[in-house]
Amino acid sequence: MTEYVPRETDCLVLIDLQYDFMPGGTLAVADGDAVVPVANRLCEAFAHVVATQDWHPAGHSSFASQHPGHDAFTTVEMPYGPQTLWPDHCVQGAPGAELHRDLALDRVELILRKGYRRAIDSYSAFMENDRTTPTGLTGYLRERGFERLFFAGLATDFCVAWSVLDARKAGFEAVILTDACRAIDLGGSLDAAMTNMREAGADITETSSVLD
Ligand code: VGL
Ligand code: ZN
Repeated sequence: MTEYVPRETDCLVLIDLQYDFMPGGTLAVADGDAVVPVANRLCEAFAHVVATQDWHPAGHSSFASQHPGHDAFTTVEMPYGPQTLWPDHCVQGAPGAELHRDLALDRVELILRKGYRRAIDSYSAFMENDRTTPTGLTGYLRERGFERLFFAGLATDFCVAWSVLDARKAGFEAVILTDACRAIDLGGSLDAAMTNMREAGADITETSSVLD
């Protein structure tokens, strides 16, 4: 297993550690809260940390509630392509959109909100689901001189994987710490995400490659 010694040009990217993705949330990821203490340990190991926050307006187009006759966890065709429908989640200002209170936010240098356009979902921290609208994170991380990005959070097979793939496209080294992530795993999405990340040149490893 590759051992990483954190550098000044590394950044830890924490994805969507919000109540709606935790057990009891509207889009609960099994065991999602187990990631929070791991993320906190990672925050201490890295000099720089950023976090994302899924942040949808009420009535967001990714919500199954906006598509009569269509159930959550099915796919519809949007102007930009296929889109999975989700239960209402991470509505701007709602308690479910808050980052977990136990997350050590003190060292987080940027909280990037995404998914705020009603008509476009955004799994990736870098690029919305139309695959053309940037969030601005690439420019931010490049301007700060980061070279390697380490990913943790929720969910492995959606927002983490899409972020890892876009990080590679933007030319960053990308490391996913799988024990600091949990998956939704919808119709083989976890296997597909792992294959895609591997083929994109991401390093798929565990926190033990960074932490003692
Ligand atoms: C996510 C589905 C919808 C995620 C966000 O954080 O992985 N998944 N919105
Ligand atoms: Zn969402």
